[in-house]
Amino acid sequence: YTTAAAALEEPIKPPVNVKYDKLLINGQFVDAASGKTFPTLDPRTGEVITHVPEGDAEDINRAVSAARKAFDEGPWPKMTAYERQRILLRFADLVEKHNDEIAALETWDSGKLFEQCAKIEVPMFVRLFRYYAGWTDKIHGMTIPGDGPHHVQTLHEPIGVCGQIIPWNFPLVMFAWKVGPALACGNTIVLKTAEQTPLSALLVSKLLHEAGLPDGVLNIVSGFGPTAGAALCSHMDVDKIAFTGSTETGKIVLELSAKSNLKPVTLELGGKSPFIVCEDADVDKAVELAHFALFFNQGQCCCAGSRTYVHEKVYDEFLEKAKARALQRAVGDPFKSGMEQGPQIDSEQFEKILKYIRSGTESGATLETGGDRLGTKGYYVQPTVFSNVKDDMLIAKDEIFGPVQTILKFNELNDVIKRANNTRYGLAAGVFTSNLDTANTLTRALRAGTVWINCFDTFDATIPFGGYKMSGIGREKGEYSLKNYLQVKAVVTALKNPAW
Ligand code: TXE
Repeated sequence: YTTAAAALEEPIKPPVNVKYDKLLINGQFVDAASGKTFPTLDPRTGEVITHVPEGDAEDINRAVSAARKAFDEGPWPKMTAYERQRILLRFADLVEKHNDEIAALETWDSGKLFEQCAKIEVPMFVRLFRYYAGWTDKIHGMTIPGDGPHHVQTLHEPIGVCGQIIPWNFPLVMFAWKVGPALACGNTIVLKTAEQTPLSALLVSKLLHEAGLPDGVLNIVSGFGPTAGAALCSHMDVDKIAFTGSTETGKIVLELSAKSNLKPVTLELGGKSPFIVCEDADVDKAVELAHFALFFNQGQCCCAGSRTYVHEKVYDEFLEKAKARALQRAVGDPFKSGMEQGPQIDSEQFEKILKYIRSGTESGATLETGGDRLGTKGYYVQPTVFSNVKDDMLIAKDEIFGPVQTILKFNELNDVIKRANNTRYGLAAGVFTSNLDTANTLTRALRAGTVWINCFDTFDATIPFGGYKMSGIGREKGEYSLKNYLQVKAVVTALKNPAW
């Protein structure tokens, strides 16, 4: 890691102010009913950025009432699809115009690299909203040949009030994955932001109202999971829940939803994705891609390539180069240009990562580089590489969610298939090979919602994303995402003159 720890002691002043730090209910920025607030922190220092309202069940009730009224009385679900499309397109233009301001706020609140936010995530957000704007007037039902003298058709209707709960690792992108399809289909929303990153959603929601979104269609509640989040899942007047977060919390979300009104739930949960480097690999390229697959976004990606399986023929060369690459990684203030890694999100995640690193050493893996915090302020972790990792070690089984690469050796394709699939997760997999048969075999054999061949983390708006097994239920993005937000109504009309 190329940054000296001392360089982290003087954080750069964020080039942005916090303009909105309340709940957004029925188009108004308001305090929590209880008057309580909680701080949101700068991960570079642990210092307070601002305080936001601590929404709880009472605020969820207020937000759901507003969303219900906006759904039942309109105008949103009753507007023409073209009008809804124009609002979403205007919104995308406004976000594009405020690109750097939004990116800077996101960096300040989450510790993500400013360059990554400004050049990848905000543009991706814009692209997602343009993509979903395109869908509004292309949501078609069917006509169906029935058995009797009937005209049979289906109407695809919005599902109603959608509860959405998002995490802190991609606050804006997760907002777009959830709000985009829900609005395109004509739903109304109550969205709970993650307690670590409440700010960017408020700024973009203000722009969405400027673009013409009617009051009450999108409501934002900041607050904690067991209070605000649980109240949303248990609410009898919420028609659907979409959640992204840990597998453990996903189970609670599903249970609360079932126990209340049996609302349908989509879940995007944790992962422990294999990244398989085959014997024919160009080692330099494989090292770079495997490095990116794990270390991108401080390792805080649900689909991170966090089990790096390397064929024994190239293992030694790969290991040496992977270690050298991690040592070169530029860690530092995320506002500083040229950085590759900023701080982890908060003290809890920081401690969790350091604990897994200790467990790796204790269980007999070889610590090749890293292994400790960087600096004395904030939540920076040294890029860490373990070799000699065995499948049954905790660092090879659990989601670490940090900059810790675990490298495992394999010698045979069938063996690596079995080992790659031997996990409770099934979110993604990466394969690095130039052999078409190997690529085809692995693509079909791996039990994961996404298989990236000779690439990783390709996240176009059009490509569906979701998990097998305990990585989730349902798909987001692409055409597949729409069905989460639509009801199908079959309409059967008796024909007076069956001959026609
Ligand atoms: O997750 P939680 P946390 C994984 C990652 C990380 C671990 C814990 O391994 O280390 O989860 O992170 C809300 N009812 N991922 O604690 O608890 C919470 O307020 C309803 C993977 O942050 O799942 C937040 O808005 N909601 C992941 C959201 O759930 C509840 C991204 C996520 O928090 C709730 C983040 C409850 N009882 C973490 N409890 C991914 N799939 O990308 C919490 N929440």
